Amino acid sequence: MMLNPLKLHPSLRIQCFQIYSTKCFSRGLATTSEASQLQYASDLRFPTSSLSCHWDTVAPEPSQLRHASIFFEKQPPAFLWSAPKFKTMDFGNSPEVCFLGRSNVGKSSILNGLLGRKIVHTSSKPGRTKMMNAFAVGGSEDNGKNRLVVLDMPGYGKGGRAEWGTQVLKYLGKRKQMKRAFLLIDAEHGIKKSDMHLLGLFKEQSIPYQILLSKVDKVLFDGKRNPSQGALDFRIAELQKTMESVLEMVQPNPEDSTCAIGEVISCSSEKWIDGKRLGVDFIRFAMLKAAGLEHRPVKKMAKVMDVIPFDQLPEFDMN
Ligand SMILES: Nc1nc2c(ncn2[C@@H]2O[C@H](COP(=O)(O)OP(=O)(O)OP(=O)(O)O)[C@@H](O)[C@H]2O)c(=O)[nH]1
Ligand SMILES: [Mg+2]
Repeated sequence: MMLNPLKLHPSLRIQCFQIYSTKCFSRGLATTSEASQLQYASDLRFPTSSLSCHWDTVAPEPSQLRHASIFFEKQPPAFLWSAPKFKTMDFGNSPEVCFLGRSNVGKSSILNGLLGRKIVHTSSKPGRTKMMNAFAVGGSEDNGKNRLVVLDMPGYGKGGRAEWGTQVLKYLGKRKQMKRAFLLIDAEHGIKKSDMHLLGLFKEQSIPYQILLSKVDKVLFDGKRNPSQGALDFRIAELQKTMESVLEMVQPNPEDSTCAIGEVISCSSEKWIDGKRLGVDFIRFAMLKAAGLEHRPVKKMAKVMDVIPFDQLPEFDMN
């Protein structure tokens, strides 16, 4: 399920984290992303293209991010259905991805950011989302092609209910169209015990999933005020450490095959950088990739040179 081209020792894997530079390394593979320093509010240098890390995947190219953005924005998203139980869900043929996490971690808010409009209910009170809610992106026709269905799930932990968990787990275990679960972890608090239960279940049932670090604005900024460059650099380094600990938790041994997608994306539904909510296009790309709907740039092949048969090679005087 997961590409694991090169196995590195954990200590080397940690060195592969590059959330700040123009080069992003996955295990043994180096990929360049567009220049990632943006002048943010006066002289503040802020990494735009990559507050994410990739250890088993390749960072998307700018053209892929553009395509993802257009896919999500070209048609308004459509609310499909709400279901309290797995058996009352109204399924179609389109590929699906779902958003999971502790209550109040920011699932519904980031979905509004991804879908480009306030279509999902949010609240500062944990336990706001009480049913499994489905939305369509990329078109309303359920022809199985060019349409992605996104599910906002109820949260677990404070304000959550056991029966919600039962139904969500049924969905995860039984639904064939489910291509990837996006598990949100609060960037400020990291992985909690209740998240560990879910991580164990993903592994046990081979459910493909990916971690998103939510509310990174709380880690990087002081509310509405901008930090000094030094403070921002320090906070980015702290965020990097959180990403490292996530990697160690989801895949402590690189030799282990796991259903975790080898990347972590940071996001915020509150902070806008360069006209976009932080991390949104990266998540959109990951959602499309999970469903096989991403843009795959055509790689230009090197020109085929005339091949000279061996017996026609000019003879060299080797003396
Ligand atoms: N600072 C900050 N606050 C956020 C962010 N995302 C969400 N919030 C706030 O966090 C609270 C919870 O957000 P929701 O999106 O409703 O969280 P949820 O995970 O859907 O919660 P449940 O539906 O209860 O499981 C709200 O008060 C949001 O305004 C973010 O990126 N940054
Ligand atoms: Mg919610």
